[in-house]
Amino acid sequence: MVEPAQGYNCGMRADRGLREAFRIHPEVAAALADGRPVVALESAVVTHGLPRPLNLEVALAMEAAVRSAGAVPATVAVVDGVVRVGLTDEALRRLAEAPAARKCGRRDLPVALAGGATGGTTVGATAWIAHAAGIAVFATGGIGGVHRGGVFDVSADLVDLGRAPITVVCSGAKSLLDLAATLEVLETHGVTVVGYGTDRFPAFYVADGGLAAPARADGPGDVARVALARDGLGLPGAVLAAVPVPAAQALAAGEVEAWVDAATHEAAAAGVVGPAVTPYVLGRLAALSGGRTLAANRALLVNNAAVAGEIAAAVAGLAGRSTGYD
Ligand code: PSU
Ligand code: MN
Repeated sequence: MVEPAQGYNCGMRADRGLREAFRIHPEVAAALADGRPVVALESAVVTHGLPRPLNLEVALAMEAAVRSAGAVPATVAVVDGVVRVGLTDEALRRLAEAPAARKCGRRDLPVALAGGATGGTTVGATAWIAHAAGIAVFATGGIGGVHRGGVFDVSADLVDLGRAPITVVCSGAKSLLDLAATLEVLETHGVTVVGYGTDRFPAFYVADGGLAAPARADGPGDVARVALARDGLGLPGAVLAAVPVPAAQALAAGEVEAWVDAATHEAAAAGVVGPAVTPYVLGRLAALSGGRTLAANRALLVNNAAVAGEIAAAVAGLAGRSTGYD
């Protein structure tokens, strides 16, 4: 890993301060400079969302899926107190095996950087970093949201997505959340939500979360046109493309509901609160389902990475044409 060349413009929106604060992988920097497609990937799913060694295997599979779609992957993480945009395989392995990696939301970044910490970045933190670096598309599994059960716990992802004009490819919100409330808060913050090839809002392991998607997009070109229209208006929020989990690994709503009920009650009984809730419940769901939630999680993450690569290619194509010189 070398640092970007002095004076290198790592993206049209990245200012001088951020160029100094981030370390952008040279392959990512070169792609951004050429206007070639790049897809950012989050890393809290690596440090906190999946068990070892599946976490590293899935992270590498997501990067490979982005490449197969013709884009350059840029996994975002905090490594030894530095925000990295694009990791070497070795850095990714160290992150996946780090004994005390932090879960870094946007609010955690200053403390992590000041303390020289290593951690995975959440959806909200990754969206902000990726946009600041000049990256247009980002893939994840499920965004955070409004938690159930009367406890006041609303993921910062929802607020952050209202402030990052990027395209986020996900499979809706995690099944352990209150989906209706999550969609409401996304609306409050001006996040543009489209079902990808579906009229329904997906619920992570479940293809149909039981609610209508606010809008629909069919294919990468559709999403790219929505994102460009957003940019043309200068709107500050994300476009969220919600892609259903691949059918072969999709789980039925009823069975997931029973596991989620059990897992959230166990979390409450164990006194788990705050940022620890999501990782705890995901771990319990894996155990209660005999690993079936992990298979679904893997399938949707890799599929979303591939879709994000296709959308990034479509965005790069449209952005190229909009100069009027072709
Ligand atoms: N999606 C997954 N697994 C995860 C997460 C998302 O498939 O582990 C992580 C993301 O990084 C997301 C975070 O931003 O969980 C949300 O955490 P919280 O609910 O504490 O905001
Ligand atoms: Mn929370």
